[in-house]
Amino acid sequence: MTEFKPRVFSGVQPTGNLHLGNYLGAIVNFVALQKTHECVYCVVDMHAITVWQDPAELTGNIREVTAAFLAAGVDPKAHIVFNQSQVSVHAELAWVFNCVARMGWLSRMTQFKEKAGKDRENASVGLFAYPNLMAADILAYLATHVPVGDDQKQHLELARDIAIKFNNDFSESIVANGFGDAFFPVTEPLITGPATRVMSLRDGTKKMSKSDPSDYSRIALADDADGIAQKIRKAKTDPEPLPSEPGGLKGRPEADNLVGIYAALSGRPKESVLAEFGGSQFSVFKPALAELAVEKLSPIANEMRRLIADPAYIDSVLVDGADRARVIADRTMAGVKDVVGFIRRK
Ligand code: AQP
Repeated sequence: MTEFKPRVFSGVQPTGNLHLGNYLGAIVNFVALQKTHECVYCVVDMHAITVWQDPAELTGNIREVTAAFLAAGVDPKAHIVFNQSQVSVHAELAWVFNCVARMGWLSRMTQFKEKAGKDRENASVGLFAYPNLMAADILAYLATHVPVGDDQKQHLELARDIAIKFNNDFSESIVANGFGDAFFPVTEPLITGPATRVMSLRDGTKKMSKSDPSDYSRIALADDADGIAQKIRKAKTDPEPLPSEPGGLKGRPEADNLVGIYAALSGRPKESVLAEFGGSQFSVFKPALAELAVEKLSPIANEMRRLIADPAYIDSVLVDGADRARVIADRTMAGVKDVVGFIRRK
């Protein structure tokens, strides 16, 4: 069996309104994995344009996501931080994967169905082919592990299917070109950490998302202390006091979500949070949650503001990261060209 060096890859879209779900579901894990893995973290700007983005806002949002990575504790010197469009292999490899993935596979993607909605005829081709680009993002770095929130599970399964099909379709050529019995690793999703699916503050059955029209549905990473406290105060709840054990949260999605957020931010299990707050009304729990959220998130928001005020520094981090990312991705793409049978300068 071909042995692949352990490497982490993950990305976040610069589509504005970066929120607590992105932080707890993904970025917290990005930071933790730096201790044990070589990591590549990407601001996936080419994914963002699968739906319309105002150009000036997109530029600002790329810097905002980069600032969030750094403010949360990603080290751009020890690891790689860059924006996708600076490394052309992402697009090049995605084309090869457009020819490996099957229409039927992509037609089953629930995110496309949700985002295209009823007006499917008018959705961009890029929105449909999005998971192939995501597979290219990961596999350009031969990444073995991908930390993501729960909503990305289906796309990661597709990336695994693409790797397996490529390895099978080209098996003879892979061996003939000296790559052993597999060219691409079959990537493991890492859907772990304190909160793999943070829900909307307005509706506990919907995930917290950047595109929700209500600002009150999410805590933005850029929110100031007053904004955080106000959103938690206005969060939807039910009239019952909190239960003393997690079993009592069944059928109470909003209560479950707020307790989950408290647990994630405090690094404690839900059991321990409920042992403390069981029997309390939300009038007691919400201020405690607001205080904790401000304590944990305000330093990140402040550091993000400081970094965003220096765009030249952020851009230099991205250029440096892209230069280092390109070395790995170019090597992969050269191998793909040989395996597929393309002619290239050697
Ligand atoms: N609510 C969430 N809970 C936990 N994790 C989440 N993620 C997103 N929402 C939640 C994770 O954050 C990472 C970056 O997400 P993304 O920006 O690349 O894509 P997304 O899933 O489309 O993000 P949004 O915020 O939900 O945007 P819209 O509204 O455009 O759909 C991913 O690892 C994701 O799992």
